Amino acid sequence: VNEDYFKHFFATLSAEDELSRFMRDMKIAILDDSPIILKVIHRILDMNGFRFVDFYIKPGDLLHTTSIYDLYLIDIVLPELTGDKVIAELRSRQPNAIIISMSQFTGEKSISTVLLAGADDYIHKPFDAASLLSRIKINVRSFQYKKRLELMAVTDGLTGLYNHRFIFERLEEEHAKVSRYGRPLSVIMLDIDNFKHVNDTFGHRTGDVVIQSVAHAIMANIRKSDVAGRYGGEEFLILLPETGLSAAKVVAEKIRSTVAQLRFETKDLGITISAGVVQAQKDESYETLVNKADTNLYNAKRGGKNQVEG
Ligand code: GH3
Ligand code: MG
Ligand code: MG
Ligand code: MG
Repeated sequence: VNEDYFKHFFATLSAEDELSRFMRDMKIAILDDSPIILKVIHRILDMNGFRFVDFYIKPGDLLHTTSIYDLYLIDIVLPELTGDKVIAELRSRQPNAIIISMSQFTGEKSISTVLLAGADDYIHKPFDAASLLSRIKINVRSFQYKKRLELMAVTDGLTGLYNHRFIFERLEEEHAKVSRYGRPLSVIMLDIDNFKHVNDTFGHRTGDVVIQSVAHAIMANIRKSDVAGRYGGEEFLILLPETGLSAAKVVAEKIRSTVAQLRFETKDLGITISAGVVQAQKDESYETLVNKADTNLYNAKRGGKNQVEG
C-alpha cells in the first residue's frame, strides 16, 4: 500500500511553483480585434512560459471553434458582437472557465456589464506585463481554491473515496437510469471483518491505516466508471453502472482476495472483508437496493466472514 497516495491527497496546490506550473499548462484564448494588442499579449505570455495560447480577431471564430480553453481574455469593444455577449455565451457553455475582460474604457457601465455577463475579472488597457500576469494569477489561484473546496465537499478525508453524501447523490442518479433506460446497475456493500478487534489489538492509528488500505484495494479493483464511497466507519458502498450481478460478484471477489493478501509493514494482520452484492431491479427504490445489499452482507458475516454473498 502506497501511503504517500493518502498523505498527498489533500496536499495544497497553493505552493507558488505548483501554481505557476498549473498556469503555464492552461489553454488560453485571447480575443481582440487589434492585431497590435494580440501581439503584445502574445509576447508577454510567451516570455513568461505560457505554452498553449491561441488568438482570435473575430468573435465568431472563437465561438465556433471546437477548442475549449481554461482561460479567456476577452476584449470588450469588438466588431460584430460586443464582449459581454461573447462572455455570456462562453459562460453558459463553460461555468468553470476563467474569463477576464479587457478594455480601455473604464466606465462603470462597461465594467459592470461584462462582470454581470459572466466575466470573473476586468483589466484596463493598456496594461503592462506585471499587471496582466498578476490578474491571471489571482484568478487562477481562486479558481484552484474553489476546485479544492469542491473536491473536499464530496471526499472522505481519511480514504480519498467519495463521502456518504456524494455516494448517495450518485446512487440516485445511477438508479434513475435503471428505471428510465433499463440499464443494469449493481452495488457492493462491504464491511471490514472483526474491526473492533483490530482497533483494540493494534490501536486506532493502525485501524485507520487498515481502512485506508481497504480503500486502496477497492480502487485497485474497480473501473473508472465505478463509484466507490466510504459509507460509514469501516463500511464501503461501490456502485457499478452497466454491470450485472455476476460481473459485480467477480469484482467483489477480487477486492476480497486483494484485502486478504494485504501486509502491514510486512506483517499479516489477518484483515478480511465481507461483501453483499445486489443488482438493481426496475420499480424498486434505491433504498431497497441498499437494504438488500446490507442483508446480503449480513448473510456473508453469518456464513463465516471473508466471503461474498449475492
Ligand atoms: P464484523 O466482523 O461483524 O463487521 O465486526 P466488527 O468488529 O467489524 O463490527 P462493526 O463493523 O460493527 O465495527 C465497526 C467498528 O469500527 C466500530 C468502530 O470502533 C470502528 N471504527 C469506525 N470508524 C472508524 C475509523 O474511522 N477509524 C478507526 N480506527 N476505527 C473506526
Ligand atoms: Mg477592441
Ligand atoms: Mg466490521
Ligand atoms: Mg461495520
